[in-house]
Amino acid sequence: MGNQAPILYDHLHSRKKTLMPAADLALVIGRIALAGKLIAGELARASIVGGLGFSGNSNVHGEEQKKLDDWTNEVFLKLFENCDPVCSLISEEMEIPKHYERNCHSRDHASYAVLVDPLDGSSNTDTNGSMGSIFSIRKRAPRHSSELKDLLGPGSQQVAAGYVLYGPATQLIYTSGTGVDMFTFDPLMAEFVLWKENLKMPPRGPYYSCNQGNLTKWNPGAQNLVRHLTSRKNKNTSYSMRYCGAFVADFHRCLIDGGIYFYPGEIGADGKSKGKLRLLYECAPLGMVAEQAGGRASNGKGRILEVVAKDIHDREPVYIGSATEVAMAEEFRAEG
Ligand code: AFP
Repeated sequence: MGNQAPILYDHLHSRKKTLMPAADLALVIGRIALAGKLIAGELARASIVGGLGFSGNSNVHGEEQKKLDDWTNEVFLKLFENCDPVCSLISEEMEIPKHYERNCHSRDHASYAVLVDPLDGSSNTDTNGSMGSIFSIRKRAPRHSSELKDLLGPGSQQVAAGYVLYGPATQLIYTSGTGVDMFTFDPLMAEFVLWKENLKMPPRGPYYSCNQGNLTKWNPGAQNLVRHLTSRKNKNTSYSMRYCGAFVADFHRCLIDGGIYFYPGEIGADGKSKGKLRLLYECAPLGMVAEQAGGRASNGKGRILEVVAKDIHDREPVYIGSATEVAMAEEFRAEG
């Protein structure tokens, strides 16, 4: 079998200087990896077991939920029931977080909260497009109550973050403050195997990803950014557009090939600009991965990892990817 790359479990246990103690990291990311395996298996067969389509329910954002939104959310709920020391689960699909009282050690040692988008890009379920599960891990404050104030702090307080990508291959990408590592699921071994360690995002890239159909809803700065990216004045303004409807997959392309994904704020009837993507379980976790890989993540005005949330389901405009393109986006945003 030749020299076998390490599997996730061994790699996690060997980690040093991470923001989470290696044993806790292995436990919690190990559970997320298990969720990833179960979800990948269900996505592969959903069409032949009636798993596609809408469930008839709506989530806290008023969005119609897919059956797989509910199913994947249940997977995370079940898997963290007996995962001491995780005492809180926050999910895009749940208005109220789940608190696992018995896993709560607010008096003696660390407890964690896991914040997830169980199935990012679920609009792709019925068209067999790429999707993902995005996760953020935060340490709960000592003596925290069931209130969530201690989880609304800036994304720089995350102790680990990442995602599982469901594409032709299933991959798990995470960071705990010491670089970004990537694993590929090997169906023969039923294990996530290390593929790339300490991954670096290219400082600039050839792609931009946005829902350009919303252009007229955006602030002038974002509109001018698109005009610049498509101006083809020279090789630095000759970008190709890629957009697959799943933030996690469009971000992954930036991580590997470079480029930028952005979802600007949309100007509402009240004249105010409002983002679509959720800060705590979409923007902040991918922001941590981007920065740990040498990229950047901004809300157009500054680091997304410095934004403090008012509510667990807050939304934020996001510009994320290679440092060159995100800096460019901020310049255009500063103009208006
Ligand atoms: P869902 O997870 O509800 O499909 O939302 C996907 C998402 O949050 C992000 O993954 C996509 O990039 C973006 O929204 C797609 O939004 P538009 O359909 O407005 O382009």
